[in-house]
Amino acid sequence: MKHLTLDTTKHFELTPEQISTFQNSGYLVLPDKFTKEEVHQMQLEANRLLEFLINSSLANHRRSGRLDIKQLPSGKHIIRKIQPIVDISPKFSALAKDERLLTPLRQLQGEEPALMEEKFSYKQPLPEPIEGIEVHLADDRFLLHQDYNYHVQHGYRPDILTYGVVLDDCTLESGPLRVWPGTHRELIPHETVTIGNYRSYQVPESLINFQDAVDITVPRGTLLLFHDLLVHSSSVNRTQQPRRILFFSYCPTSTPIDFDTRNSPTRVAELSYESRYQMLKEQGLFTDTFRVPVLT
Ligand SMILES: O=C(O)CCC(=O)C(=O)O
Repeated sequence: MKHLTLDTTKHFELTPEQISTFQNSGYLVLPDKFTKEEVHQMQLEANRLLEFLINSSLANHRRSGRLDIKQLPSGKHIIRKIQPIVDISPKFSALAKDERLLTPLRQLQGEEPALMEEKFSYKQPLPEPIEGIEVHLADDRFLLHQDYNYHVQHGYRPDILTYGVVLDDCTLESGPLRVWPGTHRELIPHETVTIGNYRSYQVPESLINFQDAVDITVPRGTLLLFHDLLVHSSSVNRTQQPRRILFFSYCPTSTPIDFDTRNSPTRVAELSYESRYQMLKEQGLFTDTFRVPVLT
């Protein structure tokens, strides 16, 4: 088995022009930051995590609190997101400490960054519905929002920066990240909306100029960097392939709350179910049935 070995010596510094672009636009696109082999190893780890969470859910007859899976109006299932991640993936935990990510953060935040959230958008359609766990009726889009709208509820400051590590080519058809440059200067009050059978928040469409939107269509291996207040969204993935972006968010270490405040309750709650799943497997009382389909 190959391991995700990251060359952490590949750190780079943002140029003064990149810093100025970030300050004006609230985001940066940093191409070619990961090699083909590194991206391939990350895709394999993404598959392993998905198999772990779906099989663990089936073993416990309960959807893992980390797993965001939706049923489309067509009846098909799609993996929207998993969150949090680093406590079940030493490989992605190592990636979160890669100097390619940390050096630019030190330049922008002026101090040592601390990981405060990780989430992994999959937008991965499944060939067969998963039977035996609760799946909400909705789709894989992400509504118009600012991440800080969620973070402020836990007491974080708005000086959080997020990376997106792009693991699949993002095309207009696959639901790329869509951003509104320059919207990172203030928090916009979000409204409550109901999608299928769950509630969420969004920036009211009347407060945004749709002509200003930029679709970030980029190849795998690209690194995105954006401000916690940047308004963004993504539409549904209309392809049959996943559109995976792994997000890591960092606050400065001077942030006066526990960095993991938002995600630690999920990590703690899931641990006992994940241990039970491993135990059932070891005792021969459960056999994995879900395998990630081989991509064409
Ligand atoms: O992956 C995407 O398209 C957007 C993800 C996102 O905005 C989020 O998880 O808050």
